[in-house]
Amino acid sequence: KSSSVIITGASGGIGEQMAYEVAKRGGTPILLARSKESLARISEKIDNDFGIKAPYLVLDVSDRSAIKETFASIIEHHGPIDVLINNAGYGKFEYAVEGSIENFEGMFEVNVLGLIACTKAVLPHMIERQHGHIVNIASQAAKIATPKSSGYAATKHAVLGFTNSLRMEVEDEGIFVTAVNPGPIKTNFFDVADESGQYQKNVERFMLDPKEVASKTVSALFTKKREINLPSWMNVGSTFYQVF
Ligand code: NJP
Repeated sequence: KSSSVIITGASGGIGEQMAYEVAKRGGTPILLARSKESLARISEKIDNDFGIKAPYLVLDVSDRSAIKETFASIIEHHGPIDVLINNAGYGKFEYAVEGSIENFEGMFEVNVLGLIACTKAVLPHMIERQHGHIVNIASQAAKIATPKSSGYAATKHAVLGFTNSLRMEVEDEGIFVTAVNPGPIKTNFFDVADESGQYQKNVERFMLDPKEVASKTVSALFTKKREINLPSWMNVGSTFYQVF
């Protein structure tokens, strides 16, 4: 059976590109996000380009009960699951003094608690099979704080802390746990994160191609080596563990 890879935030950006990369290697991506139309378009493209039927389900990762139901249904109908890529996330870059507490809350709901809830929804299944890989898309903001990113950087530091602790908890269960910490990537992320466009302007020349980030991340998943060091631009201080 081909490898089944759940991807949250698969309706655009690096999530979409990772879905193509999984299918390109013969795996079955299972696509989750809020935008059904985008998911349908991407699933159709995967079928046309790679002949792979990629299931898609609408999921808002800030809805805990929906996560439980959706993951249970995925495991039942499309399992077993080999990989979960926790990619859904967003930022809102603003000064701490100006940002509303609701904006902080929103980022924590999606980037941290949503990621934890998705992980918990798949972990018992992976532990039972003594096989699996959880990949958390964190950020260079998990390591490097900059002004106007207090909320976003706090969420990504939290993701890294969760990832590093979980890795120790499940390493004897045949489960790999990886954080990927890329720098700025050319996606729609900045439409929300940086409405003024100022940050984007400053980092324009460093911006990564989403296809390259996706291809590096997914190719590491499908490599037969146990540990891989990703290029420094997407691996600030973490090791990519892989399972295949
Ligand atoms: O962003 P974008 P990226 N429930 O906006 C989904 C991190 N990162 O690809 O729900 C479920 O193109 C949204 O789908 P939809 C970043 O923090 C980025 O750049 O349909 N899904 C879409 O598919 C994030 O964790 C940069 O609106 C939700 C996807 O998330 C990851 O990379 C740098 C959702 C976002 O696609 C992907 O971001 C870095 C929800 N509540 C880390 N809310 C960067 N771009 O510079 C959003 O270090 N989504």
